[in-house]
Amino acid sequence: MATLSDRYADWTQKLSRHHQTHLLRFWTELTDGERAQLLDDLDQVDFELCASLIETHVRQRPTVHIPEHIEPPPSYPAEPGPDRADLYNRARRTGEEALRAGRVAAFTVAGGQGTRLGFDGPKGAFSISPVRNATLFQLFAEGLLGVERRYGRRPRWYIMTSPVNHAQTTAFFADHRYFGLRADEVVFFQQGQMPAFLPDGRMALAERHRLALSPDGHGGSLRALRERGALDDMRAHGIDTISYFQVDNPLVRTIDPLFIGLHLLTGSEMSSKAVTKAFDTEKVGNFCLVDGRVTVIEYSDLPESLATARNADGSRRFDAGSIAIHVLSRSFVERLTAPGARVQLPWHRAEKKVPTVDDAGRVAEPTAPNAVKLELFVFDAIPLAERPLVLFTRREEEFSPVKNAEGVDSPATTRRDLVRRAARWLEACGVPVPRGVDGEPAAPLEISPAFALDVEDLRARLATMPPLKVEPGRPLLLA
Ligand code: UD2
Repeated sequence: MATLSDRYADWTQKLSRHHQTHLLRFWTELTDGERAQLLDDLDQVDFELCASLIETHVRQRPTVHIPEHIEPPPSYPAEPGPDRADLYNRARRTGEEALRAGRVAAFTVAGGQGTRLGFDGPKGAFSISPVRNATLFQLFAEGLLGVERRYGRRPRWYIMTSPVNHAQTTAFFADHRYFGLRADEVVFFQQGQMPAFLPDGRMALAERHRLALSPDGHGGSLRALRERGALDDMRAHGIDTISYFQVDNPLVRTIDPLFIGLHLLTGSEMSSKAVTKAFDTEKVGNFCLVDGRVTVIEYSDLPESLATARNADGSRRFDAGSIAIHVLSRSFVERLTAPGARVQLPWHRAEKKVPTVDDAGRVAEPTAPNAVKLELFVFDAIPLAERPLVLFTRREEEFSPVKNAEGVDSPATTRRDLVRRAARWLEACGVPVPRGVDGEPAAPLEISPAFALDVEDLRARLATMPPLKVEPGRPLLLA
């Protein structure tokens, strides 16, 4: 093993080549432990890659090329018309068979920092359910237990963390006995990191002995799946289909047989769920067809003329919002990440507030964005996929993320939407739900995904129980 002074000598040369010698400016004041830590941080950085990104993305804003011809993409509706009823039935059966055969795994990206929510811990450890206050992670685990109850096979679960929250996340699962799953069925792996840059192209120091590193975006999940051995693990377990979702949306169907089946039957390499946008400029990615390829254009990049465009019948022309629920074929991720594959997702630039040390070694908390962060987005893989598919789903059934502490997409709106969905399911099964003058259910209601995965499932479960009565103000839990 190289000694500290050998490593230091190597790094002095390398950093000098890359005009980043300022990173070692506190060296003489550091303890040996701190020195090792700093060099470990440097080891994580791909300096060749950063050198070109500094030119193209840091010193200047990359020009976002918006092509001239953008069309709405082909898509599958949430409810099939008569022309597609047979396809949807076959797809559901195909998906169920894949589940029974153990070919499908769940994959949660949970490496983000969750800064907007202001919660001190991994976001998945945030308590959200309306009656039990169960955490996001618990609800996802119960979704997998529900799949096992219904299809006889428990899917493996891959969870991508980042150095920011890995230890806390794994400890949280251990403390909660993996929420009824077996420890060896839950595979945690860490995503890569990128340094934050000062506008002049220098990398920022978070402390005298720490680089300001942050997760490289959910698009980093593809490379991390390969490099951290998750693809090998999937292959070894006969898994060829990956059900991808974000950690912030407790309404998600962790694994949806219809979606999986459509993906498999159509030979899609990467499939996506969409919801009808709530309003023209909603902050979700927009599914578009660009030069014949399905592409997601972020809300901030979609020209206003397109965001507000209307069809002849007055409906919104670009109406498919991305909710970050995908199915990926394992072979697709293998193809994109194969050594020498030469596929690089585009880097996205964001100006952020990053605490950095000043020349005196003091950490300064900026009051305005002072640094550039670069991230990869997983949906940028869609145009690289063969036969990508977009399936609409109903927002009220499947999408209500927790993002902000208050207001839109906050714990209050997510809980409200969980209660509303439980009420709709109960009513669809013939159970009356008392409602207040505002029309909202008059009691907190919670249906664990382990108890029922959808209305049909709930109907079958309720048929085996004494009749249920929902009383105003009295919490109801089905778990
Ligand atoms: C994302 C989408 C948006 C829409 C919305 C739905 C982008 C840029 N936008 O918005 O189009 O689909 O979600 O809710 O993605 N994560 C990691 N590692 C990282 C960064 C993020 O695992 O380095 C995870 C994070 O833990 C979370 C998810 O990715 O589960 C979304 O991250 P976000 O909160 O940054 O995405 P957001 O709300 O900007």
